[in-house]
Amino acid sequence: MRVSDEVAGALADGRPVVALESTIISHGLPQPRNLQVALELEGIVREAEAVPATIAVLDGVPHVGLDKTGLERIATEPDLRKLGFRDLAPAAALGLSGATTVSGTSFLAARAGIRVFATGGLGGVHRGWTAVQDESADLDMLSRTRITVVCAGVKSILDVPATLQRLETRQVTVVGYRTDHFPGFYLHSSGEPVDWRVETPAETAGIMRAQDALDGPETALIVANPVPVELQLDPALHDHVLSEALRAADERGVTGQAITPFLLEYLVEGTGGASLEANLAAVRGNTRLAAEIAASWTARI
Ligand code: PSU
Ligand code: MN
Repeated sequence: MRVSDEVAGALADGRPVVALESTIISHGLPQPRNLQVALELEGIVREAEAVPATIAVLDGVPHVGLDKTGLERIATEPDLRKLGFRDLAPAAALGLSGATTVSGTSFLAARAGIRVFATGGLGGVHRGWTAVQDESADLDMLSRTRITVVCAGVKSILDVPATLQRLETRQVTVVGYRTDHFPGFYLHSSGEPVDWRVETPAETAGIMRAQDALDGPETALIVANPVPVELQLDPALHDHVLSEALRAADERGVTGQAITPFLLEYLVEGTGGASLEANLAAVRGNTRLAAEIAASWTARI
């Protein structure tokens, strides 16, 4: 793995670092907006005086911290692979490039010594699980990786209650950031309750320290940070276009790794771009909060 000089320096000095995911750039957002967003997210981290570490695999080498050229490659290369943890070894052995999902990014970030990671929405249990057993590998990795992931919940294309059940079974701690409800990604709330609520980055960092002190299984901390109500997607439009998208995926037989990008794209088109704006608002907010949490975390004695 190659850790950039800037990221390695910050980690060595105990300065705050925020890991950023690349699949959201390559497969989750349309071009050319995706490159702007990748740069903007890094800018948000820097404004908060933390160091961004966008993570991806380039020519078989996992990179923690990309330069401008690396970000450009992730945003523009056609047919870039989508790499979960299990795909890292084949990509390395075959010298391929790819964007890392939450599972791939969490693994690489934790290995590099990065504790805080910002993304949009996690993967989870898909609707119709009883027929196809599609549960994102994100959940498995978060049940065995000591990382704090700031997200706007899980993608609303998923079965949200089932995903929360799985997280409970897998011992993954979930806290709502200034909310008693699990966010709905494009929506402020999914309607599902969360058991724990935090009000500040310092409280969040306190939970991270308590996790370490317990010395239990190496599980993640999910900080569920809702998109502000005024920036959310109109819930009625959301529900309507989502049910169309699910029907289209079913009719066209889209499955496996392709299903998430398919549904996200369908929503962008079906909402006239409104889902994209809500998605971006969520990711920006998560990135800002992750930088604040990273600062509280590194400020410890
Ligand atoms: N959330 C987004 N856009 C995305 C994803 C999540 O807003 O592109 C990606 C993340 O990389 C997540 C992955 O880890 O989708 C989950 O994919 P799957 O369901 O195939 O595990
Ligand atoms: Mn899947």
